[in-house]
Amino acid sequence: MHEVVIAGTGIFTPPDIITNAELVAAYNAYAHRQNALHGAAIEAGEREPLQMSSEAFIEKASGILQRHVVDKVGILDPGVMHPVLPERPDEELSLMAEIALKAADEALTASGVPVASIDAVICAASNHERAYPAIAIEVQRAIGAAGFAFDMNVACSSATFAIKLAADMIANGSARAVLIVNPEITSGHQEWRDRDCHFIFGDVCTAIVLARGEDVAEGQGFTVLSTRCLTDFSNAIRNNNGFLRRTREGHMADRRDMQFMQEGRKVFKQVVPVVVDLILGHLADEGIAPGDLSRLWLHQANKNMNDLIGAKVLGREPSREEQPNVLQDYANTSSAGSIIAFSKFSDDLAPGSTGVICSFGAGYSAGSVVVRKR
Ligand code: CO8
Repeated sequence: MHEVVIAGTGIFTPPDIITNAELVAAYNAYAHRQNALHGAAIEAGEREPLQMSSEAFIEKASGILQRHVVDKVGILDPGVMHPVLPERPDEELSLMAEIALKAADEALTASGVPVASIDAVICAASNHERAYPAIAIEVQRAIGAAGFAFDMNVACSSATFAIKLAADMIANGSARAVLIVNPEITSGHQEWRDRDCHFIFGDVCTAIVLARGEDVAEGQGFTVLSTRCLTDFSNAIRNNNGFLRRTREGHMADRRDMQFMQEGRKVFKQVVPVVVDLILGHLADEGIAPGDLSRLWLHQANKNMNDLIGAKVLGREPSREEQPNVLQDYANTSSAGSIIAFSKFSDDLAPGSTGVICSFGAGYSAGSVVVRKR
């Protein structure tokens, strides 16, 4: 078996930023318009008025202060309330591939791994721009890699599940190096017209290069000690949009369930114990005491959730350095969140330090990757 190393990572951050203040102003303008439009029905008690959103609620409930998006103009227009992106001809690079290449460039440079050694490209994200051909194959061609490529989707756990696949392939010799990209254009399937969730998501792309230990410079990167994945079916986070939509009467209409839906409080309560058990069980099987962990790079959905998971795993409140959050700047970027945290907050660790990258989300799904600084 080969040693598997995370040799480099990259992040592409879209330049557009939406602050909570801008988001709330746009949503409230939309809600006022809707309430005026349906004034008679509301007056007659046939329809509930839309409630206003608030910055104070968003910050307290989630810890999110702003998010990056690929297009803020459409999202903030109360008459539109979604990103507006020009359609591209088939000959042009798709948007997901375009942002994937930007993150991939950074990860490949950081890794020092030549493209000639990349035997597989995985595009792991919570939604894909089209059904086929795979975005990963487009990226594979654009970087000039041989081998094979495929798309996969395990919602917020897409990146950790992809690391598991890549690590297994490299360990058993079926690939020398693997490029993973996580282009998360969550703004395209976020429901910006629902105050319960309009603040949750942001766009980004992360990339990860994994390679054999012997092909990575000594002292560079993190050895993947072990990976663990878990799934347990739940309807509490759901998006019903799919290829059978047009086959069903009335399903092409503007329907709320064709965007992101969740029972947030239920998710919070049910997922926290699952994640704590996953991490503690994984560490126990590896013979690692939680107290020996130098860092937890958790999925970035909610600050309160992360505080609770960190405290239960470590048996005490983690410091900000031990458990870095990026959600205040990026919001929930689905599968990319824990990878942004890992990418930005891992260089300072001393050789031999151990940490856990952990994701969790729709499915339910959760993934845990135990790594050690080389
Ligand atoms: N402004 C003001 N008030 C609000 C707002 C708002 N924007 N939103 C809700 N409220 C109100 C509610 O109506 C409620 O009022 P009342 O008490 O009168 O009923 C009150 O505030 C409390 O609401 P909640 O109970 O919903 O508030 P919570 O404290 O539970 O916080 C959270 C809501 C932040 C959503 C929280 O429950 C949470 O973070 N839960 C975990 C969610 C999570 O981690 N989900 C994972 C989803 S990500 C994933 O799996 C990837 C999916 C694929 C990507 C999709 C991309 C689009």
